[in-house]
Order: sequence, then C-alpha cells, then structure tokens
Amino acid sequence: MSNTVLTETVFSTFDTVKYEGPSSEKALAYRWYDANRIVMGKPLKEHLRFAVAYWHSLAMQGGDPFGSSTIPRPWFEAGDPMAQAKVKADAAFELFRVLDLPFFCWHDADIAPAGDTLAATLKNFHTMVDYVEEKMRNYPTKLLWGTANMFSHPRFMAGASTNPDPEVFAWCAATVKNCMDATQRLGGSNYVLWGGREGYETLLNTNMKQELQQMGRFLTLVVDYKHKIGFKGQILVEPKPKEPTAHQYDFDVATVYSFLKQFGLEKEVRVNIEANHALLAGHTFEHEIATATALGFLGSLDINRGDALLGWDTDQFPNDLWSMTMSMYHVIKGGGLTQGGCNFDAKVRRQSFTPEDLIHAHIGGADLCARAFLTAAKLIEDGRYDKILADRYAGWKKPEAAAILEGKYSLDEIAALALKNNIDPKPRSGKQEQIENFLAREIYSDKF
Ligand code: XUL
Ligand code: CO
Repeated sequence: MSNTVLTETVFSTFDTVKYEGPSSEKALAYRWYDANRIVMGKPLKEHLRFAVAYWHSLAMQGGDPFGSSTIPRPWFEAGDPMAQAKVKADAAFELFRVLDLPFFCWHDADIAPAGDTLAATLKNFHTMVDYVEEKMRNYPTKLLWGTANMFSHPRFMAGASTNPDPEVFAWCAATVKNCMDATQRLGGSNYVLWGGREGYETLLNTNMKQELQQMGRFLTLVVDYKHKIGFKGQILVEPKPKEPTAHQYDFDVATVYSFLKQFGLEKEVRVNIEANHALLAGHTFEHEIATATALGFLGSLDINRGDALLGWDTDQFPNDLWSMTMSMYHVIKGGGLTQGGCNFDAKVRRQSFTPEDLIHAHIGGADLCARAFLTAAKLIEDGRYDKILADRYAGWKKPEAAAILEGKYSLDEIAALALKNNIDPKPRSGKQEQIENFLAREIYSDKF
C-alpha cells in the first residue's frame, strides 16, 4: 500500500470542518469557533491560537496501565520506523487540514524514531524535521511549540537534567539543543520544557539540593542557548505536581516562579499551564492562570481536562464551560496569549478509535474554548463584573491607603494612623452568591 493511500484512508476523505453557527444540524461543524470573527479588535483564531498535539492525536494508540493498544493507526504498519514517521506526518497534516486549526506541537520522539546511538537518533530527527518543513510549505499550519521527550526512554528513569548521572544530563543537553534548533528552523513561537522525570519517587535515595542545582543549571543553559542562536520564541516551563514521579519539582505555577527567581530566570522563562495539572496540584485552571498573570509570566495553555473522579492525568478534551470562561477571563485580563496559544494536549478515549472520533474531539474542544472566550470578552466589555471587583478594593484608591501600598509609611506610622483615624472597620458582604448568579446568567446565555 502506498503512503498516499494510507493517508487518504484516514483523513483525506473528510471535508474541512467549517463554522456553521450554534443551530447547525451537521455533526462535523464548528458551532462557536468562528475563526475569523473579530473580537476585541482581532480574529478569534489569533486570540486562541489552537494547536493540535502530535503525540496524543497521531502517536497515541489507546494503551493504558491495564491494557494494550486499541486504536489502529495505519502509519504504524507502514514499513520501517522512518517510513512510518513519514506516513504519520502525511496523515498529521491532512488532519490539520480537516480541522482547519492554525498550529501544531511536537516532541522529538513523536515525529522521528530513535536510532541505535545518539548520533543516529539526531540524524533521524533532522531528516524528519526536513520532511515536516516541506509539509509546512504545502499546508498553512504553523508550529506553536516544540519540546523534547525526556521521560519515556529508560535512560531517563532517574531523571533527565536531574539525573544522578552527568552523562544523562549531557544527553539531555544534546537533545534539547537539537530540538531548539529544529523549533527555530520551523518558525516555532515557543519552546517548552516539561519535567516528567524531574522529581523523585522516594526522598530516601534523593539529594534534592543537588538535583535542583542541576535543573537550574540546565534551564540557564537553555536560556543562554536561546540568546546565542537568536531564537525569538518564548521559553516555557510546564508545571505538574506529580505523575509520573511521586513528586515533581515544577509542582505548580507559584513553585516554578520561586525556582526561576532562585536562578535569576524570572524575566526569561514563562509558564505553559495545563488545566489538569492545576487540578492535580489542588488548584483550578483559573487559579493557575491568575497566579501567572499576577506574577507577569503567563506563556501558553494546555487545555486538556482531567476527571475529578479518577485523579490521574486522563488528558481529555475540555468540556467545563464555567472553568474555561473564567480561565479566558483571566487570560484576557492578563494581556492575552500573545506568542502562546491553546494546545489541546488531549487524547480521545481508548474506545474512541475511529478517525472521526478524533475530529469530533477537536471540534468540541475548540467550540468550548471559543464560547468561553466570547463570554469572557463580553463580560469585560460589559464592565459590570469588573465594577464589582473594583468597588471591593476601592478603599485602596484613597490617598492614605495608596501611600501605604507605595511604601511611604512604616509599620509604627500606620499604627499611629489607625489610632488617629479611629475607624472600626465594619464587615462587608463578599457577594459570592450574587456574583455566581450573575456569571451563570452570562456564561449559560445563548445570546452572542
Ligand atoms: C504531560 C504533558 C506533556 C507536555 C509536553 O502531562 O502535559 O504532554 O505538555 O511534554
Ligand atoms: Co501538557
């Protein structure tokens, strides 16, 4: 069977999915994701910058800890590993065409197979980067980010940059250098580091101080290399508290910030926040986004959800309208995604093994985020919600209070002020239920 036939069998028979509006009867249509609709001065697609995750959409075959593959992807039967990688890339770009979403993301291991040596692995990788570059000339899809898979191979089982063996650190340096070169060559907007094995399974065999030093050195080297090659993208760290390790060092947004501060990298590195990683850390997605915008280092989003009943990383397509609307609200308030985007980082369930399931999944996720974004923009333009917040903190606009915040008074001077003013502050309602009812009316409204 030729490559073309394999690709055609999977996605080429599908028409490109179009926006048809909320009342469309057609299953494979966008109802909310009207890519070219102008919102706050620019098209929706430029706010959301959706990206298809190469790994979950093309490389994942439905295996879980209790069962093997359930998802037949024909490229895995297309000859030797390099031939398979090429057919997979052909299929990938046809999927991007069908979905008509502007970006994609990869790990090195998703687009090219490993060889017997480091040199052979890098050779395969660059051959496939050439192939992907050629594909990108023929399709409009751009690269949101590249990253390195430094967690699947047994070599990384005790850590990537945090490994007790410096040879593994050096292997990682070679891998990331080449992945950054490739990301730059393909015009990527960001380079991501997720520390899947940067943590520990047991503290009993772990020198945490040593490992954190290694991780800080590694990230510093990555930032230096970015400047050396003139890469214009953002360097992003993706927080996650656990899984696969029992404890990961990039626990959550706040932990990443203090780590960056320790190594003087807080102006150089931003965060790629994933919805379910927030949940695993005991937070909400909107909490993590609000933390990043408060600290001024929001980079990009992975929008997959988890399952609160399961508590592990199920990587499902998003469907929580409330949480996504409030997340988008904080994104817009924080200045938008700029060079970042919304990477799905989601996979279909193992029973959803048809190509059509994959298309439905992306449509649902894109529609949910689009609707959430439209509501968030409407909330901000309307101004009533912001006014509730502004009123709550209005006291801090008074000159004396503003001077306190600017550091013009010492603790004893403020104590003297409190005595002089002699005001006994009265409790005020936090209005939570009022706010919830107001937001529910806006979020579940069908007027757009
Ligand atoms: C793992 C995860 C990764 C990163 C990239 O939980 O989210 O897919 O996004 O390595
Ligand atoms: Co992710």
